[in-house]
This record gives sequence, structure tokens and C-alpha cells, in this order.
Amino acid sequence: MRLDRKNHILGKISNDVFLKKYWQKKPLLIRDAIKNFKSPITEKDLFRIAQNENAISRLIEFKRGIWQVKYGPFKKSDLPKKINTPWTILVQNINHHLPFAESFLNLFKFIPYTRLDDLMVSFATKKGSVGPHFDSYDVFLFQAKGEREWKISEQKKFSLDKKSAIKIITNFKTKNTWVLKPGDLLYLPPNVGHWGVSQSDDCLTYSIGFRAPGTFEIQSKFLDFIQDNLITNKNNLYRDPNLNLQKNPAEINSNMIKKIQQIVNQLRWNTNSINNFIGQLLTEPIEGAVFQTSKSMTVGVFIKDLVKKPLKLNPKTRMLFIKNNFYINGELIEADKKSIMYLKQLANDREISIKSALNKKDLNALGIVLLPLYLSGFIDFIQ
Ligand SMILES: [Mn+2]
Repeated sequence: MRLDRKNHILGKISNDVFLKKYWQKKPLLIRDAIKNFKSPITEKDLFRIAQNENAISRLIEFKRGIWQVKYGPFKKSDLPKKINTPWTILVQNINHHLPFAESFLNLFKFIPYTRLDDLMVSFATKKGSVGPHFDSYDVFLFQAKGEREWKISEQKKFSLDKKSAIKIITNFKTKNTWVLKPGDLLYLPPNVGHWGVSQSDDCLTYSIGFRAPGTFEIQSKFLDFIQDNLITNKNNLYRDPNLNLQKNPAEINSNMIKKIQQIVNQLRWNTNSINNFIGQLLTEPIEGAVFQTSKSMTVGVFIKDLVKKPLKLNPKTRMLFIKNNFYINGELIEADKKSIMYLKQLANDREISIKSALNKKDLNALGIVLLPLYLSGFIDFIQ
């Protein structure tokens, strides 16, 4: 199964119409989003990745009337036998582990990378389900193998099961029921109740997940950013050579209040610092992301490879830009004018070939920008 980068995934709906009419607004079902789809990702891949220490996975079973959840990493023996109760295993960030999953995510590039999060894949045996629930984020649900019935609700108010370890709606009212076959795609905006139940013993569903920073998160991280970037001299202490005798020693005098107000008002930020904050915030890698660093090398040696082999971003790398400022995994990169075009291409396409007729000086400048990223494991050569 090969995917074309230019594959259109929304059937008869254009990307533009999707954004205007459906995105964050209402559900959309697309039959045969990919015709004759055969999942290159198998349940075996999932079980293998779920054993990995860095993988994020969950096993969900409905047993004796209670929804139960176990968190990975799992051993092979942790997985229930098929003939037991219906069960579901969900593994996140599959795009960090399998190149096909990464190329599948590319089909959703009509949503900016700042919002696109990961590809989660779930496997369920017949009747396997994670129950009726709603999510805070947008999601595309792509049926990759087997069949899954989806019930969708239109209700705004939900009651939740207090006994359950996972979020379960107890007053779910079905508005639509659809059975998704391989190649079918369902888009759901945040807070739409949904209930998927596997209809086969080989049900694989890909969930294209999105991210959205919270207002509190933005504000509290901005305060951290301001603190990290303070340039105030730590040895500056409060001084009061004109201290007057005061009647009430417990009273905070007006001079002190005025001076502290002035100090607080010295905290300043401008568009530039806010932009840097935004770039760093949105390129922060996921928690626990580890990058393999390389041994130091000279720019000369690096450039020899650079003109021969294409470069790609590590699947865990987040790279974005604002005008000519580039941010990669939470760091700001200083780039010279000639390198900007290449960095934009690397950020957009997540890979780049430098075979062009760059002169020696410009090639060297680009090498100086890229080498530290290579040594940090943020980018790698395609062998
Ligand atoms: Mn969901």
C-alpha cells in the first residue's frame, strides 16, 4: 500500500469546503476515502510497539459490568486471548514508530502542523469498544481493517459513569449509526458523543489526533518563559537611603509600594518575544521524547553528506516557523538569508534534498545551521 502525498482524503469535499463547513463544527462521514485500502500496519505491529518502554498504550476491557483500563508497556502475556471478553488495545504516536504511519499523517496536511498531533491505532476483537464517550479534541477515525459500527450523538449534556476508570456517557442518545469498512473515514469535532463497537475479530482503526493548547497552559507557560528570559541583575536589592521614621512599624510605607510597583512594571515583552514564546511552545516535543545524539563532526564532513543524501526530520521532531524565524523542538534557530528557503522546505515537507547549485559559501552557511540539529538527533539523513 503506497500513499501519494497529494492523495485527497476527503472524497468529493474539497479541503477548503471542509474547513469552512465541518472543521470544529459538525461530523462528516466519507465512504471510500481511500479505495481498496489494505492496512500495512498490523495488530502484530501494535503488540510489538506496546511492549516498547517509550510507547503510550492502553488496554480496555468491559468485564463484569465495569469498564477496566490497564496502561502499557505490556508484555505479550498481558494481552487477553481472543476467545476471552471483547477487548481493545490503543497505541499512540504510531507515526513515531512506523514510516507508513508518518506518511499517512501527511494526508491530513490541510490542517496546519500546529494542530496536527499524532496517529493512534487501535485494535479490537469482535464487540470490543472503549464505550460511549466524547473527546476534547477533533479526530478523524479511519477504518483500516475489519469493520466498526459508530454511533454518533447530537446531545450537548452528558452524564458520566462515576464508577468507571474511563470516561463513559450513561445517557447516550444515538442520532446516527454507521458501519465503517476499510477505507472509510469519519471526522468528529470536539465534544461530539461517539460509540464505536468492533464488528469483527480484526478491527483496526486509525485515529488522527489533534492538539490545541489550553488558555491556562498558554498563560502559565508564558509566565515561565518571561521568568526564563529575565535579564534583571540578581544582585540588585531594594534600597531606601531616604527612609523616614514611621508611626506604625507594621505599615508598608508608600515609598516602598511605589518602588515595587515600578519594578513590576519593568517587566516588558513585545511582539518579538511573544512570537518566540509561541514558536517554542508549539514545537515542544511530546513528553518523554528521546533523541539520539551523534558524535561531533566538522561542517566540512557534514557538507559532503549533505550534497549526497536527502535529509528528513526525525518523526518526533516538531519544526515550525514565523516569518524568517525557525523553531525546532522548542529551540529558536538563527538562519542566514540564503538558508531560509531550505529551512522552510524542510519544515513544510519534513524532508529536503540539497543537490542544487548552492555555491560553496552558501552551502557552508546552511551546513552551519543544520549540523547542530543533526548532532542533536532532530534531523537525519535518508540512507
Ligand atoms: Mn474517542
